Amino acid sequence: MKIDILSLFPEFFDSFLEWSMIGRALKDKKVLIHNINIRDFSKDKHKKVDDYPFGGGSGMLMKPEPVFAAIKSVREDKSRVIYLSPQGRTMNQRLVNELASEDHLILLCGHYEGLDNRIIENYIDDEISIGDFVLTGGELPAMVLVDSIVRLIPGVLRSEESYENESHYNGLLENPQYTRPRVFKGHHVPEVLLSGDHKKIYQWKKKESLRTTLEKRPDLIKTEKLSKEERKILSEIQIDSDKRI
Ligand code: 4FM
Repeated sequence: MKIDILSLFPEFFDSFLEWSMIGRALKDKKVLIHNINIRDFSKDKHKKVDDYPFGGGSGMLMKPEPVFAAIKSVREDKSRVIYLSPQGRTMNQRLVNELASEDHLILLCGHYEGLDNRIIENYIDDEISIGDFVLTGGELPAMVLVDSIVRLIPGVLRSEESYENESHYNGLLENPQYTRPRVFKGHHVPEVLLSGDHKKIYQWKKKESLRTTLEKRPDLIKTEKLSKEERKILSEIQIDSDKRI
């Protein structure tokens, strides 16, 4: 996998790219990441990259020429060009999984009040948002995207850090977890986890995963996507909570 990041602030990524997991993946050549400064593609004698919007309005826009030239300098047939912006479709684990199987991503970080719309219409494959809030630039969102993708590349996570049980892998949240001590300030670890009964433990984890999702993120539960077993457990949870009222 190759990732080119186009930004007006390429230095922003320095410590992130050195940082443990991403740094290790880069060193092991599991992923190739290049930082490209859009300003280097300005033909202007003052290296200007922004301008006033036609029709008026507040703030400045990123000019199309340097952005186009920066994209052109890295674009190949198989590239997927992504613009990070609050107007994009919201990122989730499903999208991350999909992007992780691409050969080449080009991430364009927006700034000022936005980008000349002709770039978005004609040279961008996907407009992606990391959430419904506004940042000062697309650099942090690009890092969020890179981090979530790179950890899925085979060999980047240590073998014991599997993602089969983690939150969002199967569309549900992970069950609560506990480590030593067995009693912490009078609070006990659930007895079943100490029982050594693997079948009971499996069933407990399944039930608590569904319960956690129902309590914290009910919007994630799509009944039609649950297995027969999961639907049965879900109805047990609902009976349990009726009993408590
Ligand atoms: C803000 C880019 C305004 C362009 C930004 C404009 C963002 C987000 C974000 C900064 N990017 N998800 N949320 N970018 O706020 O991806 Cl016009």
